[in-house]
Amino acid sequence: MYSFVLGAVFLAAVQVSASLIASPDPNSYRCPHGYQFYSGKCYKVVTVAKDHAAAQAHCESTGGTLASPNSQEEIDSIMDLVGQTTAVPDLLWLGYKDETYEGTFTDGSGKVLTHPTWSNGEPNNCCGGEHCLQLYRNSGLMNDLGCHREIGFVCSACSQDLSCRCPALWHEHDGDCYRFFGLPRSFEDGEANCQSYHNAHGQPAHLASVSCQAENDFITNFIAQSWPGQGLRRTWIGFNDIDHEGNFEWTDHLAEEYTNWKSGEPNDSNNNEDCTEINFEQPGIWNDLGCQTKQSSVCKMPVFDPYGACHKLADIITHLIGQCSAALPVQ
Ligand SMILES: [Ca+2]
Ligand SMILES: [Ca+2]
Ligand SMILES: [Ca+2]
Ligand SMILES: [Ca+2]
Repeated sequence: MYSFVLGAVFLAAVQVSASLIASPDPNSYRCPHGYQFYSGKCYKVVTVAKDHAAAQAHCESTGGTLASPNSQEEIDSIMDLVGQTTAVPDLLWLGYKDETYEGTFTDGSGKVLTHPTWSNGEPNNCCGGEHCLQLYRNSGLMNDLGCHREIGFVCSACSQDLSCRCPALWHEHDGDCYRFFGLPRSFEDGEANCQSYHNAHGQPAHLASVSCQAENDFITNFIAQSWPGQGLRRTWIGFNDIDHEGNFEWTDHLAEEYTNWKSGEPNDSNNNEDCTEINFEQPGIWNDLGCQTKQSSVCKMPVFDPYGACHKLADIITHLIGQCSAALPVQ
């Protein structure tokens, strides 16, 4: 009986919440302004010609990023929307570039293009170098093109429902969103940069915490993938003993016990090493070093989970009115 009541409360809470989220115009609640909801994502076809960097900046300023489709299905969605838009230029930017590692196309979140639809003979890195990925309006096929060219483009954004769990350019993995920043920063600046981002609940990012070996492996691979071909990238994570020497804590207050120190570390060398890097001499291995050192950083935030709020709502209702199924609207 009790579990039935709990189940009813939960279902009712989900329904109440769903009806709060729902709206007659799907675009108005799911997508940033100017984007169209299509096949689980938000897209915007921009017909004003810009170079690749300006196109990416435009997408980011409107709450998205250059679209980075990685399946025929996603290409088909974009082609459908292109077909519904007037005056679309023949050439359209997508988000992928291969400027860091020739021939490997990645988007701003580190996602690698694994299902390209290359036009015949492409990518040919023609004419002294072509490092940005362009879609043909008519065929849906891809070409590498010089990034300075001014052409149309396609932005995409997460929708503000279940499919929107990480902000644009953040990579979802196992309940968290991650982003790698290659710009060298001190530990403090790296943490401040992370905290300048937040999820749709308003929860800020922090330098990544690491709860277990699987997450350590993921972060190691994620860094390598974000900078393909650049060798081992020493990168800040959030572990530090700034407040109490020898007592390491995570900036996001994770309470797990997992560590992956190199043998002999942390050694607090010169009594001046209070911050932790990953990828010290070997992939995934940790070392403490001076917090002023400037290097890459990896940030992490919890995913946006609208049904998490429903779980909390169900808990609160259950707590407040006990056996409450009769008091809730039945739909
Ligand atoms: Ca190239
Ligand atoms: Ca080409
Ligand atoms: Ca220390
Ligand atoms: Ca050390």
